[in-house]
Amino acid sequence: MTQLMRNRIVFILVAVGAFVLAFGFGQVAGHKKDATPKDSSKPAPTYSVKLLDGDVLKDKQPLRFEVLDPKGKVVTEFDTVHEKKLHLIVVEKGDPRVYEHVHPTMASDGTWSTTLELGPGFYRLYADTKPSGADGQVLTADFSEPGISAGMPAFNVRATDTATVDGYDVALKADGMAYTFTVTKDGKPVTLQPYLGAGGHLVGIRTESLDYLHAHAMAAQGNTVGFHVAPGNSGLWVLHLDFQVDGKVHDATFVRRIEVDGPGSGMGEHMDMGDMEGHDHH
Ligand SMILES: [Cu+2]
Repeated sequence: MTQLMRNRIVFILVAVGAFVLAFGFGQVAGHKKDATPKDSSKPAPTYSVKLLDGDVLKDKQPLRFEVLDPKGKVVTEFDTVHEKKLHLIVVEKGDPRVYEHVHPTMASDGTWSTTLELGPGFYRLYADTKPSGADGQVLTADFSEPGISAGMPAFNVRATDTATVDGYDVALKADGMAYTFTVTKDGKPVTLQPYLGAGGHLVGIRTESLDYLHAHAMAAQGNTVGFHVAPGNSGLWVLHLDFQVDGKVHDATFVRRIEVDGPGSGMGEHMDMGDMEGHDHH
C-alpha cells in the first residue's frame, strides 16, 4: 500500500467518524439540558457564533466570525476574563488531542479573526467569552479544512498519566477530581509562570460528545499546579494542560477515563475554582 493510499484511508476514517459525531451526538452537544422543562417545545434563543466565510476553511485562510446575541444582533462589547475578551479553543472532532487555544482580535464592527495552524480535518470551535451584561458563554460551531490528512497515529484510548511536550515532562496525579500536574525538564523541576491570570489552564474535551470543560489553577507552587475538575459526564476525556515556562506556553495532552457519580449535566462546565489571582470579572 502506498503512503498516499494509506493517507486517503485515514482521511476517510476521520470523515466517517466526524459524520457519526455530527449526526449521532450533535443534539447532545449542541444544547444544554434544561433542568426545568417549559411549556414551549422550542429552546430559548441564546448567543451564537456565526462563521463569516462558511464552514469550509481553505489553505490557512483566517477564521472569521461574529458573536450574535439572542436577537441575532452582532455583539461588540465583551468583558475581559483571564486577560482576554474571547478565548478560542479548536479541536479535531474525531481526535480532540488535535487542539489550539488562541486569542482572536476583534474589529470595531464585531468581526473576530485569527489564523490557525490546522491541517485537513473536521473541527469544533468553542468561543469562551462573556458578552457585557450577560453570563459567560461557551459558543460552538463546526468547520472543516479539506484535503488529505497527514494521518494521526491511532487514537490511544488507554489513560495516560505522563506527557512530554517541547522537552518538558509532565506527570499527572489524580486524587478523585483533584488533578495535580508536575513539570520537569531533564529530571529537574521548572518554575511555572502565571499564564492568563492563572497558574495554568486545563481544557477538557470529552470524546464523542465533545463536551467542554475549562478549569483554572490555583497559583502554581514551583513546578506543581493543581485543579479541581468537574466534568458533567463520565467518559473518555482528552485533557490539555496549558502551562508557561520562560515566557512560552506549552500544551501537555492527556487521555483520562473519568467516572462521574450520578446523572451528568450534559454539557460539562466552565469552572473557576480556587483562583488566587485578581481578576476583573470577580
Ligand atoms: Cu485563552
